[in-house]
Amino acid sequence: MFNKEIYVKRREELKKSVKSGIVLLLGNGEAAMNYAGNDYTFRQDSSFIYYVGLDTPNLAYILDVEQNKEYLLGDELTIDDVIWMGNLPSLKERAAEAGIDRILPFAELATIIGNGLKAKRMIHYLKPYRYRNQLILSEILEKKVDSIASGFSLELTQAIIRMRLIKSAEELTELEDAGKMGYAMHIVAMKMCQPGVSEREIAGTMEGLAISVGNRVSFPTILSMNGQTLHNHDHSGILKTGRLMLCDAGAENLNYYASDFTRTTAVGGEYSERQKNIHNIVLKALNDSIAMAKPGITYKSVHRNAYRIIFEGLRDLGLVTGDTEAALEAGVPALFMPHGLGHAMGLDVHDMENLGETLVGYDEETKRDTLFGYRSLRFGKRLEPGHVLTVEPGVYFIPQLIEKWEAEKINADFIRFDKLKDFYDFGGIRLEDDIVITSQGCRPVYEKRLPVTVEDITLISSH
Ligand SMILES: [Mn+2]
Repeated sequence: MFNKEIYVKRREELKKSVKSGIVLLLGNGEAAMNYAGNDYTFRQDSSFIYYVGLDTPNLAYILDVEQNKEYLLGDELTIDDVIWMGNLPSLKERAAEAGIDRILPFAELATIIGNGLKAKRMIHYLKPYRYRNQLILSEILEKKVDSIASGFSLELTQAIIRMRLIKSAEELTELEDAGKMGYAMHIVAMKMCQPGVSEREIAGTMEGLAISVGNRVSFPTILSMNGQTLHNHDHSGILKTGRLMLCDAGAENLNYYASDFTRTTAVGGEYSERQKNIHNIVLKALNDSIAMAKPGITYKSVHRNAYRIIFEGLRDLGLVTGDTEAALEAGVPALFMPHGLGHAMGLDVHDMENLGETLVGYDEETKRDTLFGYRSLRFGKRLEPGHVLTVEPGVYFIPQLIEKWEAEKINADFIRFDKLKDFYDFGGIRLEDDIVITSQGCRPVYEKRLPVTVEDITLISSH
C-alpha cells in the first residue's frame, strides 16, 4: 500500500470527474473453491485497490459527491475471526490508512443506496465481474440481477479509465518490481527447457517463484510445445528435442502490479534453420514495434506495421505471395497472428478489462476494427506518456485454421497452402516485452531485457 496522501489525491481527482450522485466502489469478497471456508486466494478488486488501497475482503467505499462526504464500509472482526484468522487493525484504523475519516457497518450500504434511490440520485457503480458483487448490487439497487451489468455508470467508468491508464512514478516503480519477478521466472524457464523435462514442472517452478516473492502469477501461465494454441494452459507435455516451448507468463507483485512476458525457446537451445527464420521475423516485428511506439502514434498503426513485417518476412520464405498493402487490407497476416499486438497493463495484466476492453483501448477517434485479426487488438488508441503496454507479435501455424482458409478459399491468392503443409508440426513463436510510453518514445518497464535473439536464448538454454 502507498501512503495515504496518494489515495486521497486520487479520490479528489475522481470527484472532479463525477458531477453528481453517489459513487460506489465495491471491494471483493472471498470466493469459495470447493466449500465455504476453503477459498481461492483472496484478490482485491483493482479499482478498489487504486482508490482505497486496502486489500482485505468485504469492504465498500462510498463517495457522496454533493455532500462531499466519503465512507469506508465494513465489519469489525468477531472473536471467532480473530481465533481462526488472526487479528487485524480496526475498521477505523484501516480507514485511516486510506485517509478516510468516516466508517460504517457494511449493512449500511443498503440504507445509503436506498436513500439515494428514493431521492432519485444517480448511483455510480462499475460493471461487476463476480457473482457476489452482482448479487449485492441487485439487492441494494432493487434491480434484477441480469440488468445490473448494463446499468453501470459510463461517467465513472471513463473517469477511472482516464486516471488508471496514465501510470504515475510510484506505479512505475511497482511495475518494474513485477517486471523483475517476471524476468527471474523466464530465465529459470529457459534454463529448464531441456529434453525430458515436463512442461508442468517448469510452469510450477515459475509459479512457485512468483508466490515466493509476490502475490501470485498475474494470469495462468501459458507454457507449451503447442504454442499455436494461443492460451494453452495444458502442461501435460514432456519436452522433446526439435520442438519449441512457448512460455507466456508474468507475476503480480505484493502491491498488485503485473508483468507479462513471452519467450519461445528451442528445447535444449537447438534451433533448426526453419525455427530461426520464423523467430527472426517475430523478433523484427517486436523490435520495430518498440521503435515505433511513441506519443501521438496510434497503437492500431503499430499493430498494422507488425502485420506488415510478418507478411513480408513470410513472403521472403515463400509462404505467402502478393502485394503488401493489398495483403494488409485483406487481413492476410491474421492467418499467422490471429491476435492483437498488445494491451494496456497495470493493476490488471489486461488493464481494466473488467471495465470494458473497448472503452479502455478505443475512443471517439480510434474505432475498433471488425476484420479477423485486427479486431482482436485490445488497445488501439493514440499513445500518451505514462501508458504501459505489452508488445507481443507472434507467428503461429494453426492447422485447423489454415485448412479452413484453404477449404473456403479465404485470401487464396496470397497464401501458399501447399508450402504450409510442412509447418503443421511447427507450433508457434511469440515474443513479448512490456514498455512504458515516455515523452519522446518508450522504454522497457524493467530495465533488463530478457534474452530475445536466437543466439542469446541458446546461451541460456543450452548450458
Ligand atoms: Mn500479454
